Amino acid sequence: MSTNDPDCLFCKIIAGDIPSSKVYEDEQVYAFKDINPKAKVHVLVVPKVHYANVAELAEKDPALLAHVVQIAQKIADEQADGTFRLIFNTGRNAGQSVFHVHAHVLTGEVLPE
Ligand code: IU
Repeated sequence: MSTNDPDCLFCKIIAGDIPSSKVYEDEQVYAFKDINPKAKVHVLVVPKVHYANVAELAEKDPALLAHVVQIAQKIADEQADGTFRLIFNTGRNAGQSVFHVHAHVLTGEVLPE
C-alpha cells in the first residue's frame, strides 16, 4: 500500500495529473464519471490511498470501504432516484483493468438484470 503509485492511472487522476470529470471529492475519496459509461449514470468512487482491490481495502481499512458505499449512496441520491448497482471488479479475469480499487456506481435508469 502507498498513498501514491507513480505508475498508477487512478493515482494520477486523483492528483490532477490526468484530467477527469469530477463528481465528488473529500479527504478520503475521489469520484469521477467513467469515460466509457455502461449506464446513464456511471461514476467511479476511488479511495485516495492506493489499494489494489476491494479485498485488500476491506482487510486494511474496512471503515474506508464503508465510506465508499456511503458516497455511492450520496451520488445515487443526487443524480438519480437513490437506487444503484455497485460493482468492484476484482482480478483480471473478473474484468479489473485498473489495479487501484474503485467502485463502479451504476444508476440513472432501469438497469438490465
Ligand atoms: P475496471 O473495473 O478496472 O475494468 O474499471 C476501470 C474503469 O475505468 C473502466 O470502466 C474504464 O472505462 C474507466 N476508465 C476511466 O474512467 N478513465 C480512464 O482514463 C481509464 C479508464 I484508462
